[in-house]
Amino acid sequence: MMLVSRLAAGVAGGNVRLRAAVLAVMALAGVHAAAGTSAPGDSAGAGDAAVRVQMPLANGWHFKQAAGLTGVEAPQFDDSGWDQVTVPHTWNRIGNEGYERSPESNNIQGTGWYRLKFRAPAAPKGSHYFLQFDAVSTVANVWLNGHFLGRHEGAFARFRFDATAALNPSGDNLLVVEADNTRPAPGTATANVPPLSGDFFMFGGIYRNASLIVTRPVHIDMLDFGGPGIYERVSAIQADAATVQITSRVTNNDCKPQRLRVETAILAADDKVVASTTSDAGPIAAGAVSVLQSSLNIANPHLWNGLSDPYLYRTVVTLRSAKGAVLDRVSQPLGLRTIKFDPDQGFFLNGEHQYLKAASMHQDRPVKGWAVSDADQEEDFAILADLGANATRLAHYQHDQRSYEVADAKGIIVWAEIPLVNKVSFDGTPANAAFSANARQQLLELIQQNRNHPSVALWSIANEIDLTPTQVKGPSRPASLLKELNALAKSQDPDRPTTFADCCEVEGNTQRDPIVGLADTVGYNRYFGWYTGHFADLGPMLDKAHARHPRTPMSVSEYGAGAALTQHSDDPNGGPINPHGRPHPEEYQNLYHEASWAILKQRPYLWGAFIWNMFDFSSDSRREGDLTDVNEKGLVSRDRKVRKDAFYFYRANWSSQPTLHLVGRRYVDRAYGVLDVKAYSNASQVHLSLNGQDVGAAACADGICLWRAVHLQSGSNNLQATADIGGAAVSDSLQWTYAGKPGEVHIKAGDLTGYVAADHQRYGSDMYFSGGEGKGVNPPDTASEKRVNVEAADPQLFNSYRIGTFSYRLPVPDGKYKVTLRFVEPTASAAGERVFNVSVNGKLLLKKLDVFAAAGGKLKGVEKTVNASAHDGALVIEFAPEKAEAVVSSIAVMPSR
Ligand code: GCB
Repeated sequence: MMLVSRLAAGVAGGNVRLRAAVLAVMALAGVHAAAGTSAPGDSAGAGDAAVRVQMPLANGWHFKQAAGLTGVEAPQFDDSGWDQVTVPHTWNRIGNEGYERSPESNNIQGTGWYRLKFRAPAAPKGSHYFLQFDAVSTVANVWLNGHFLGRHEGAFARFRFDATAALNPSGDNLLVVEADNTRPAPGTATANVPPLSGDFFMFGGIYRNASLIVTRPVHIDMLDFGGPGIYERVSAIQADAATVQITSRVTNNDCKPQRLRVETAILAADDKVVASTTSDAGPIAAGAVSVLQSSLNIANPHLWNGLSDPYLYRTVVTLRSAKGAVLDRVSQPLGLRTIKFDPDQGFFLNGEHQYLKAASMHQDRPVKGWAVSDADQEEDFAILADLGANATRLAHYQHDQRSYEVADAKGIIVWAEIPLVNKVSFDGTPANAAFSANARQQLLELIQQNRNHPSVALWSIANEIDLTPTQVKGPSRPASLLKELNALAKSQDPDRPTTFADCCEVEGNTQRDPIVGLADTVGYNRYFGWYTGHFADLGPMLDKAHARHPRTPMSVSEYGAGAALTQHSDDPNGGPINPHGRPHPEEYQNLYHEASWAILKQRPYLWGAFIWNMFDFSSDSRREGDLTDVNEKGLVSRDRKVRKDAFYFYRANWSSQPTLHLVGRRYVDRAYGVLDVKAYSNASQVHLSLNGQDVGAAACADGICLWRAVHLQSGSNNLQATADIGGAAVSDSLQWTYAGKPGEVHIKAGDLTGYVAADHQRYGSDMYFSGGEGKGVNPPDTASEKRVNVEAADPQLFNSYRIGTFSYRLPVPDGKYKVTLRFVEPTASAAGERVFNVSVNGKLLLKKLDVFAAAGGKLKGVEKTVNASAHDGALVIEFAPEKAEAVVSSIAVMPSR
């Protein structure tokens, strides 16, 4: 059915110009599985109760996780033995337990059934009923009173079904939902639903709110991809006026054509109407959706200006009957701002340059999984704001409405994205029709549900969509789908730039589609010094990419390193990190971020840098650091309780809040008695005292303040840092213990976290070295069947080493010492291939050492003890190669008696 009608234009309010017209009137396809948003943001606040009622469906659900059940949707099905649960709910439990997965864990992906008996609220005859789900993972089938209402595919968007025909307004109703989060594989229910894979656990269930919404038959559209039905477009902003176009979709579910009055108003933050317009609409045919547009001018506009002034107006659209009765009302946030992304100069908000200093966020928490509350989301943004970030990437999918609302209210710029992650097909070929259709649907849902949020600055259409060929060396053909999605985003919302996060751009590889340039902007996910290369590789890589794509505004959309709260390093430069395994000392994350931010902040062409990640998050492919099922690259622990040291590095650099944080507070029991003390602070200098004694002031550069070679006492040590920051006195303190004795030093060379030997002697991680490189006899990520063992009484004392031309400067009191050095030949296959000298304080003590020959072969431990004297408070041990490079595996220094 097609109907064209005109709206009479009218003006209400002196400064308001109205242009209202029916742009299109479309036939309403009855019940369909369009997605939706949750209603608080859509509703109108005071006085609306009579027009649109939202009843939460939170309590009283019966739940069973089971495959192969039949007849569950039938009202007579017996669910009396099922669990009683409340919604939001997930059956999965993952990443909560610690080093090993515990029996409480549930990572089973499959089918979960939910059944709920409810009564609808009293409502006038002829009311319309919608079931709203703020998200169900991953595929949902929904029945009401035995009638199938529809299926929704996609784990992250709001969706609604028209329940009017199936609902019993005056008696009991039975709602049944089948949720299926089966791990995608060819032939499964999720095979054509992005994401096909990803480094995050897909929790199953009705994990966001569910509700019943009752409207009048004539209402603002509920079935527009879950969107609010009214959409704003700020078409002009000048100092004295801004123009806002408002599109309202009005549905007539009455059996007769309807004439209406449509009132569109913009309210300031104090609820005063600053612009409004009223127009007559209709007749709108029975069963039709009419799309109306109005244009309103706001005098002296107050801009939404990010963190400094996140000023929000509200748009309120009210439908009235021809006689004046209110039929429906929807309210949406409105922010007036301009954004611009420039390939050479970065990001501009309202014409002012801002470097987007950001951290990405996933949505899970311990125990609750994805079933988080509004308060949880508010807490996440409070922590992000405390970091000093002005932006976030809500990765890797649409988040709950509350998150976008909080971003609006706090002035945080948002990168919003769909879960098109890693691949578009199982074999790397172009996406099939069903997969593409679902990706389009998820993009439309993301846009329709979130386009009124001024915080959202970008629509991201993919993440690392060319990753899989890197791992399995197959083709990668995402380009056609990316082009399609990019065009869809542009047509749906011409004002917002698009983007995606690239992992693996490789020039000249014909197996993979080149993709950078297929969206307006790009982000690079890069992990130099973690998965590949060295920290310093980041800068040249970015400069080359910028030169290669001079017209594409670019950001670093991910960079980060894991940090376990219970694993520590005396010097994180000491050995190789194992990115996919254990340990992940917290101090390495500090070093990674110090080095990376120094590179990123010097590149003004970047529009932003997005730390991966704000919080640790669940990923059941991970056994890393001190956890199982958790990606621990967060700056904050998954329970949000512990802010890691690196959090304060950024706070010192990004926030204007006085920040002073002594680094290493979780590494309490120290292996060495003489060490550098570090603080992160935005003070220009910080004073340190140790056990009440003044250590002196350190100047702080780039947020880092350092005291070299501080001597701990045996037993407990109290460190106290104080500073004056802009007139505010700030302080921080921590307690360390040191069980060693002056003059005793035990070092495990090439190792990041140290070792307690078979004889109970503790060895610290590699420290006090200069030159050389730390290595393991088994490089990180060596497959278990390929691991080699060292032959020795205590093999661990030999399984790592420092190699090259290097020296150690051990801080010990002057006097005589026994120095035990342990060696292993890691690679040479014959005597004579590696020969080096070892001298202590200038005295050659081991001449022409050939470890292979001394040990009797490769991978066999050998130990040498020499007598030496310390002068000027140090033993300097030098390793000088004669042939190939020198090596040492561990060093033990004891005063001679
Ligand atoms: C990435 C992915 C993200 C992962 C991250 C990591 O590039 O986009 O989903 O979690 O790397 O930690 O490896």
